Amino acid sequence: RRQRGIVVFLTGLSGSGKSTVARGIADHLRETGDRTVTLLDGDVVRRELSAGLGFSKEDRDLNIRRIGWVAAEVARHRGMALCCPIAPYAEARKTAREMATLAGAGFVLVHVATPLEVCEQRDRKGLYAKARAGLIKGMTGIDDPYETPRDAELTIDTSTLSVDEAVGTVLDYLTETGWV
Ligand code: GGZ
Repeated sequence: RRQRGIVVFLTGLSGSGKSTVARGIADHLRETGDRTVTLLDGDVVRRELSAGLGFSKEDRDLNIRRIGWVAAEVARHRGMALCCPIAPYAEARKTAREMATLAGAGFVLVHVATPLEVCEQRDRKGLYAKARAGLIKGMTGIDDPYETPRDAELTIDTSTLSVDEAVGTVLDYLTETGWV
């Protein structure tokens, strides 16, 4: 019998390394041909699936619900969906987990727990500086919440692990648990 589908859901602050790690996982699995992988990358999702949504709690919850639904459909058909939104609210993450479960798929929550100070130092888009200066409101970790997951299958920190090591940690977990 063919393997069940799986949703791998990376959550963490802006700049924590979610997208980079997700891309690393996808590249590896595409090379080895172990599984077909659908990467629901943050930027692409915000442009294509959630165009017009902002960063209020309502909009973030709707964004996560859409991602969770698409991921569950991919996994229903025995694919692997890799998602990497901030997903700051525990309840929305739980909904994504439930949608995957209802689709008969697995769900692996990976907390990319890179400390805020490190994310802020990286500040690739200058958003943290703007938030500190009061130029933008509702930046996650500054003046908007991030609810630390208590149900993560895996926690990684890209300030203590290289990208390759972080990717390897997730791939090892997926191998040990039989998902790849
Ligand atoms: C957090 C924001 C915000 C605010 C714009 N708060 O580093 P980035 O730029 O590329 O990743 C962040 C991205 C977050 O979108 P998500 O869809 O992942 O968020 S959520 O799961 O909460 O729906 C950041 C940028 O959008 N960005 N404004 N206020 N991140």
